Parts: sequence; C-alpha cells; structure tokens
Amino acid sequence: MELVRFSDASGRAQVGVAQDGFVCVVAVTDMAELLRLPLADLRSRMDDALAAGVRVPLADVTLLAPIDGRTEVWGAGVTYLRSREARVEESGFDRIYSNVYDAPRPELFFKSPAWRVLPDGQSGGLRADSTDSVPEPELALVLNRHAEIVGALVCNDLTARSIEAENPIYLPQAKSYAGSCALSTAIVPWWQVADPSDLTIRLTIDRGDDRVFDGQCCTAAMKRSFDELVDWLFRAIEFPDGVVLSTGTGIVPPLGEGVKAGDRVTVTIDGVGSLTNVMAVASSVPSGSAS
Ligand code: DO4
Ligand code: MG
Repeated sequence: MELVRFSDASGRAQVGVAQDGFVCVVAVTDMAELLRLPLADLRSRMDDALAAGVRVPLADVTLLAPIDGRTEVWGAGVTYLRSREARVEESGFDRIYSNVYDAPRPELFFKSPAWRVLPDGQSGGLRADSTDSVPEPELALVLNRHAEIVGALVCNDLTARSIEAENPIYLPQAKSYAGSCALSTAIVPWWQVADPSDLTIRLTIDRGDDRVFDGQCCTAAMKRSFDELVDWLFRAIEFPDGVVLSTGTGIVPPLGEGVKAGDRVTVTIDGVGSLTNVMAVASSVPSGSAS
C-alpha cells in the first residue's frame, strides 16, 4: 500500500491509501494533517481507511504531487563519494566539497515548498540561464513533525550545475527554481521498505530515440546514515507539517553532458517507485501541485 494525494471528479484534493487498483480515502483534510501525527497514529489512520474508507478506482482519479500545506523539501549534499568527486571536478572551490564530505556536519539546504514541487509526468527541471543542468536521482525520506521517518519517495534534485560551479554561494539559485524539485507520486510507508540501506537507484536520460545516459548506484554507498541526516536537519528548526529530506546523489552525469530541453529523465528506486519528467524551463506553478 501507498499514501497518495489525488483529485476526485469534483476536482477536490484528497488523501488516500492506494492498494490493489483502488484508493481508500483517509479521513484527513490534507497530507500535512497526517504528517503532524506521530507515526503510530498515522499508521492507524491508514488502517482505518483500508478497513472503512470510501473506495474509488485508481483509474477514476488524478494523482497529485505527494505533499501539501506547509510541508517543505530539503536536500542533503555530498553524501556519496561520486558527488564529492563531481563537485571537486566542476568547481574551483574544491576544498569546500572535500571538507563537507568528511565533516561531522552534513550539507543541508532548502529545496522547495510543497506548492512548487514538480509532479511525476510534468515538464520542468531547467532554468534558462544555466548552461549545464543535471538530474540528481535521490532517495527522499518523508518525515513527520516528530522527526520520525514515515515513508519514502523518489526525488530528482535537479540542479543548475553551471551556476553552482561558478560560485558555491550561488547554491540557492542552482538548487531552487521553478521545476527543480521533482517528487514521485506515492509515499511508500517506511515499514514496507525492506532494506533502505541497500536500495538500487537508477537514472536514465533519453534524447529522442537515444539513451544518452544510464547509471546506477546503491544507498549502501552513502557516507552518512539516514538517522544522522534527520538528527542534523531537526537540530535548530521545526517542521510543523513535516518535511521531505532528499538524501543526496550517488550518480552525476559527466561534466558538460547535462540534460537538454526535451530529454526524458527517469529515476527508479527499487521498492520505492519511479519518476519521469521531460526537461523544459518550467512554468512557475506546476499544475497538480499542492494547493
Ligand atoms: O553542494 C552541492 C549539492 C550536492 C547535492 O545536492 C548532492 O550531493 O546530492
Ligand atoms: Mg542532490
């Protein structure tokens, strides 16, 4: 089973548990309400929905981006050796990246509010003033306000690489722009993910009929533990409606061989899901996103 947001025939956004081709409506106002609950209560709400919630065929609904309200998306960076190598290669400020890979404090950055998330299937990912942009395929943790990991998503932490390489102080502009934060649709409950520390993540980039990139990595190669990242994230900030924390990339396409408009970018994570977006300069407000 999975947690989803969807709009029904009247266009109203609702929360449901998807299972066996149906969505069972959860009795909450929005996903943010579920992410305000302790994990045990969230599980009960999901069980209640499966037992007694209104059932709608999945085929009759439109699935939306998975988060809403005040839920934010944050990213962790340089958590894999490959990411450290890529930043060192692209940047004249290489020590910054080497240091953070080994430092006790991880790199954590704000990525997106819920309303700006690029849903699965929508076009985006590029900003017009970047000459080299890359997808960053990442496992994302869904955390409730109590800092408990409740679920998992696929995230594409799309990055304007040329802007970050110009100067690391430009990181917010390289990381956070219209269409830069793509999330898969369905939140997979954390208790269902068999071994989060051994998940294969795969990235493919298709340009017309050509597959121009195909790479994979495993979460086992992460330098830091999930709990460590969560602990740092919650140290001096609260997330009243929960937060999605993307855990960093272990796959980076070669320097100068980033994505172009029209490329079809797919990220898959075993047991978590898949996410496909066609690269374009996005409009500011993705349709189907949070309201
Ligand atoms: O410092 C750059 C960001 C790194 C990042 O997003 C990653 O490693 O995934
Ligand atoms: Mg990243």
